[in-house]
Amino acid sequence: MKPLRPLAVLLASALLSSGRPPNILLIVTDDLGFGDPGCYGAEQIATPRIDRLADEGLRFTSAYAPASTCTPTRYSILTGEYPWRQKVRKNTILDGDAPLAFETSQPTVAGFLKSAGYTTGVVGKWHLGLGDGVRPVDFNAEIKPGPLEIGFDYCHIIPATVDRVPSLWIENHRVVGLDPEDPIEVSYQKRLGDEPTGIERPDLLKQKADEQHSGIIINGISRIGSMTGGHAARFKDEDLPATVVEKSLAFLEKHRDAPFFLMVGMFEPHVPRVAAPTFAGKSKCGVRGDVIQQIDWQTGELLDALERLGIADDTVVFLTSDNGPLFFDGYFDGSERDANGHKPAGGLRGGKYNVFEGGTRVPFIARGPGVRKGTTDAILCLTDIFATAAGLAEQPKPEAGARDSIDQTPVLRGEPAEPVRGSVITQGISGAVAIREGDWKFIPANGEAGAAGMGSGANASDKRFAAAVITEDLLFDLGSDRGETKNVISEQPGRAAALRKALVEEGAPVTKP
Ligand code: NG6
Ligand code: CA
Repeated sequence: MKPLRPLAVLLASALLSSGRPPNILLIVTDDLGFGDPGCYGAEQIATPRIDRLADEGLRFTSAYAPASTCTPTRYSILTGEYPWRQKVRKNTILDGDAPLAFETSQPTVAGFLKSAGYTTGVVGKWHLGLGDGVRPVDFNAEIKPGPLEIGFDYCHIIPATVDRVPSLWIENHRVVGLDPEDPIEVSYQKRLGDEPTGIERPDLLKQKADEQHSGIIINGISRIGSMTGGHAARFKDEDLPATVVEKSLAFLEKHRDAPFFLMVGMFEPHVPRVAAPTFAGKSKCGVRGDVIQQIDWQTGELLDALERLGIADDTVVFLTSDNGPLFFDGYFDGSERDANGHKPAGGLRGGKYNVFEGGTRVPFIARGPGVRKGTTDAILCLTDIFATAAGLAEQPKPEAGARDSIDQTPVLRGEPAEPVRGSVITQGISGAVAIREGDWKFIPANGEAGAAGMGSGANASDKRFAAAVITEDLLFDLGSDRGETKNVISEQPGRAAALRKALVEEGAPVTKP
């Protein structure tokens, strides 16, 4: 990696143009669909703060998560590379005891900005593994490598998903509220301790769950996996949004005077959907809508804090989602029954886990110094956050790494005559990939290729996995058929062949010729 310009030079050059290199606040929600915020068409869910953010900034209509699940997308956000380039554990949804998904030597946007003089932090959902993988992670000791070893100065995180053990927070290298008298143990293989599971005591549950999500009961919710100990450290689902806000605000206050990068991983509307009392029953479409309104509240708290601290004009805010939506993901929470006409994917085909537009096309809003107001249909991939952050900091992106990252600042600032990104490659849980180039979308038949080595998110009996398997080559014209209803491959075989070639040349896992 080329040495970065020293901070003094960076500050001087940025001062000339814009006063100071902008802070970057990156909000990544979990499973928020293309049609979920009001500014993307939702009528049953009130998201006034997100809508205002869009009014004050730039709303993308063709932004893509590179994968339709969490871990691979988050890996890509941080590294600027497509998930299938990962050497090990490609495309895996990680469990709560999985090792760190990165080599600590790998360039990440956090480490990059840190070398450029930024203070870097991550609050909320992590889901990128912890520990070296040589020994199982010990939650009673120093937990590393983790965020602090790949470029963050501070972290306050939940290891995986809220539906997976361990149900606790980690700050920097330690479990918050750890009690040495009540040691923590975690397993996804065997039952630990004697606390009841969802199968044994359904009467204790706030929501019933499928078998996979019927492990240990914590706070009336059965989880994937088993754990013992750490009783004082266990979170209550209802408290999660307040903790996200509290820890994010503390970071903002502490670092208001110098450039910072803060990534906030909000937990909603991923399962289990348990609204905090202030939000329960407030939307017009059940608990899924309620927890999306919680996202709006958290966003508003962060934006208000920027105003209060006098740094709103110095901070570029990005708000997006790690993958598309779905109603049922393990808990019988009534989301589909209560939908009341709401369409989480905004009428796009498919959703989380698959490679159709609903799985990967996500809301993306940018606001801040130099960001124009309006709407753009420019293609953006979340891998671009790395190079765009470099662009905002007026630093060249590193020569090694961030290979799939394109600086989108020309799109943020104006309307470039030529697209800065011509195409994007996306991937579903089955390993199936797709490419969109201009308005054309090609999905090669992939079958179950790529499924090998995947985590508990995929097994052949899982209906969601089956739905993500692509059995025939598909070509859609998104310009006239945004819902991917009409396969035009027989009319345009040459175009499909060219797109297949583009996938192969990039090294994407296209296995069936
Ligand atoms: C899957 C879980 C699902 C969810 C997902 C991760 C099963 C059958 N399903 O493995 O409930 O937790 O992983 O979602 O276990 S993600 O948005 O973090 O990728
Ligand atoms: Ca997700």
